[in-house]
Amino acid sequence: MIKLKADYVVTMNKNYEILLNAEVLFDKKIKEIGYNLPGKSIYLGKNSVLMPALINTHTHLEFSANKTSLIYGDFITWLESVIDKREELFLSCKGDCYKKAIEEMKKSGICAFGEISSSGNDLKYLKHSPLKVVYFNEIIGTNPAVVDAMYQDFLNRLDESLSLENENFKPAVSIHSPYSVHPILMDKIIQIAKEKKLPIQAHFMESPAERSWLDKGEGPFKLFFEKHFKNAKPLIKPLEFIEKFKNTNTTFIHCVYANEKELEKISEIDAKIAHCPVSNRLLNVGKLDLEKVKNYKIDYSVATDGLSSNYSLNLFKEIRAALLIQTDLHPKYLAKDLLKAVTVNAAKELNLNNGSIEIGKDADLITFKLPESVNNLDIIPLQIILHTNEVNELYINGGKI
Ligand code: MCF
Ligand code: FE
Repeated sequence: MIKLKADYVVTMNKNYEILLNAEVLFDKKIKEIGYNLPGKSIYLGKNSVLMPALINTHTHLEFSANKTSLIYGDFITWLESVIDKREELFLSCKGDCYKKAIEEMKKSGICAFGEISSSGNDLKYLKHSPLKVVYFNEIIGTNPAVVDAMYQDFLNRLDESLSLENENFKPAVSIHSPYSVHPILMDKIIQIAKEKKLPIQAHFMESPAERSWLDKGEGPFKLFFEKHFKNAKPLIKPLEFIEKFKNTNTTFIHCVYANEKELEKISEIDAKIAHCPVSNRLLNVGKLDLEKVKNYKIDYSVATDGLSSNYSLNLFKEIRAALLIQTDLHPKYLAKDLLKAVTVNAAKELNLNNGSIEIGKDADLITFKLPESVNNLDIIPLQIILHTNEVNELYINGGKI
């Protein structure tokens, strides 16, 4: 049993309690939170913070070799560069490349991440990851001629990940997007997710190109599809797409161009949204309207996306970017929501038993120090986001990593 004492214990519980000079007692799970608990406590020092470890809901570590290969600034140009460089990037990301990516996440206090895997190449590097992994087997494919082969390949990858399932490695599924997957494939995969109770992720309404393609079959995507697939018709309407995920645990990634009806539908089926502000900025697609997301009472997480559309996997940097980009929201209240986004909300999306300091939760915790004391408790989340890049300690299932 370990007992930590910190100046600020940020619980992330339902009442957003921040306790001063409190103690947390844990082994693999959190046992007790309070004052004068039994046993010898380790005091974390002046201005110390103890809070739940962060959760990065959406990454693409397969692309971690990318530094300058992919072209930023326009979505379709970026997509073309992905198609061009994908194999090369995958081949050059081996053990050290995955290790570095995980190391960066670990230093920024991440205990768990959602990985989108399109190839299965990442499995052998991630199955023994020191961080918890929710492994989303991705399906892509619209061309009826290859749909069966794509499905078979998906099933093989899914089976392998299912055989590796344990307390720190959880299989899941991802339908790449409404423009890149055949509806028949969508139905098959959603059915599997329902049967096996797997979380789902899907990229949705990321770019203006996706909007005009799905609404009218027009825009830059028309040229893109004619060039690559010779078929130039969208296969599903956005609302129909969302509707398919009813009665699942689904997170829609991006949603920058989701309209009111779609947000309403997302809310109605109790799906979630993952906000990736740096990725959206680099692909020059604008920003998610978080105020609307809040008005529709949709829970959101914040994630880095992959190094395919980011320069870093540091989640403190990502929520700081969100804080600075989301200028319509008051920084003090936005900061509170952003900490929720990378802890409690993220845990729900990934079906994890962590993300808050409450009895019975997994002891996935981080410790770090603020530069000075903070008198107003209400401003602590903002100060944390402004002043934290790396953590001092990361505990996963009660063990120091
Ligand atoms: O989230 C970003 C941008 N939107 C869509 N896809 C990806 C992102 N980062 C990597 N991807 C992957 C995606 O999973 O790129 C491929 C897919 O495997 C694009 S489709 C050739
Ligand atoms: Fe992504």
